[in-house]
Order: sequence, then C-alpha cells, then structure tokens
Amino acid sequence: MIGLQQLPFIDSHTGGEPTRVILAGGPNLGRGSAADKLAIFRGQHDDFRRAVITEPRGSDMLVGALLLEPADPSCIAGVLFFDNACCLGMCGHGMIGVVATLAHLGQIRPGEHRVETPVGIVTVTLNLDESVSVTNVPAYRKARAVTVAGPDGRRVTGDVAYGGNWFFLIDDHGQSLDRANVDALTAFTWQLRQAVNEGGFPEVDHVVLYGPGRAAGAHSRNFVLCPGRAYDRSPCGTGTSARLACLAADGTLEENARFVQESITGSTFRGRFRWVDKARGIIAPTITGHAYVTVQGTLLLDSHDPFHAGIP
Ligand code: PYC
Repeated sequence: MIGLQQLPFIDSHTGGEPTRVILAGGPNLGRGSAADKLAIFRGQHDDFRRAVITEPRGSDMLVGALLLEPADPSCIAGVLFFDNACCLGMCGHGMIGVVATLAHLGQIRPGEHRVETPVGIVTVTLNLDESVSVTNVPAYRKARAVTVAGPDGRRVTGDVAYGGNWFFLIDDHGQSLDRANVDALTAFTWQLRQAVNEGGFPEVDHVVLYGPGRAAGAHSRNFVLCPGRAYDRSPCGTGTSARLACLAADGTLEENARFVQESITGSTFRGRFRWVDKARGIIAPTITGHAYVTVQGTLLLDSHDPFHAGIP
C-alpha cells in the first residue's frame, strides 16, 4: 500500500503486560472463521504484525490484538493475537485487555459476552468491579514428567500442557524467581524451550518456571518465557490455564477451588476450573484479572518510511 495508513489503537496493561488493540484499518482477511483469518494473516500480512508490534512503534514485550468482525453472530467480536515473533492461538492477559478496551470505549456493558479466537470461542465476563473473567478454551496436559537436558547439564523435568498456547511447566529448576534475575531466567528457559522442542514437543513455545507465592494470597509465583524471548509481566492467562489442567490432572486442585497465580512482577490472576471431561483430563479454566487503559491514539504507517514494517 502506498501512502499513509492510519490505525486507531488503544494500549492497556494487564498485570504489567501490555496489549495493543488495533480497532480498525487492518488487512482484509475475508469472511471466514477466526482460524481462517489467522491463516491469511500469518501467510500474507506478517509486515502488518511487525509494523504494529516491533520497534520503532512497539517493543518486544507488547502483544497485539486485531479486532475482527466475528463469523459467529453469537460473538461480540473476533480477535487475533500476535507478538514480536509470531501469532498466538489465544492470549489471556490480552483478552482481559481487549475487554477493558471495549468497556473503555463504551462498547460493552458488565455481564457475559462471547469472543471468537482462532482456537475457539472464549466466554468473557466484565465484572461490576471492572475486573474481567475469561473462561478459556479447554485446557489439558499432554505429557507428564518430560525430562530434558538443562543448560548446566542438569536434567530438568516438567509437564507439557495446552491452555490456548503450548507450555513446558517446571517446578524443580533451581532458579531464583526474582526480577533482578530476569536475564538469567530468560537464557535458562530459552535453552529449555529448545531442548523440549528437540525432545519431541515442537509445539511448545512458552516455558514457565514455578516457585512459592510471595504476594498476599498467592499459591504460586512464576516466570514465563514468551515465544519472542520476552518474559510475561503478567501471570499469563493461557499459562495459568495449562497449569490448572496439570493441577487438576494430579488431583491437587479441586474443581471450582480458587487458585492465585503471581507473576515475576508480583501481579496476580485468580484461576479456577471445572471439568469438561474428567476421564481425559480436559478442563474449562477461568482466569480473572484487571487491565488498565494506558494510551489511545493512531499508529501511522508511511509507506516511504524504511522502517514502516518495523526494523528488520
Ligand atoms: O496471558 O496468555 C497470556 C499470554 C500469552 C503470552 C503473553 N501473555
């Protein structure tokens, strides 16, 4: 496209993790399902993803959310999520950001709504206290106690689970989950991601380390490595969904019991689950958190700007 493309957007953060909602002006992705639209977006519009998310307009930690007309008329919207590296199936903190953004615009009222994503329909509730609950797509554990070689040659064991994205989840890692240690945690989890991918789980693109909770009421604290090597400032909604599936499968968390997950920044999500298919270990997770709108504006993409699609 030649000229100046204008993209109205709203930024928010959910537990410290930013979401950029693109309200209009995105590419024509046809009239199919969100999964069909994702295939077109991924195949033909990667420059749009990079323009919106990467430098100089964005940053590595930003997650984008492109609002779409839903194909399913029971949904209020469709949405595609993407980050500095790729498209995401779902995004928990991002969905909370989308709902807070729609509420900020006066486009939704408190209550339950349905939103289409490429991996399925998600039910969201804008609560009266302005928190948002997301009942995610079904989550499950694919493999228990997968052992890979860690960076120091030490064997590391974790579970592989799905919660809208794919995760390798590790309790016994010997790392200190402190913000001052983020560089080391990033290097450690990046190497574990490569090891688990090579070990038969190429689908895993997020790695989570767990430790004891520190915030009031938190059951657990985590560090989450995202696909583009940034770490999640929030407790990660899809990661918490995958974690709930593992806890449910192990019988260490009861249906509907409250589980509070803390992030490396100290922000928290409340989680709970109900069984969808207990025999097969499939759950419906619900994650609750708060998002706050931070910026409203228009991105300008000048086709003459050598970095209009980001810095290559
Ligand atoms: O909250 O699901 C999430 C998420 C995925 C990547 C960053 N945040």
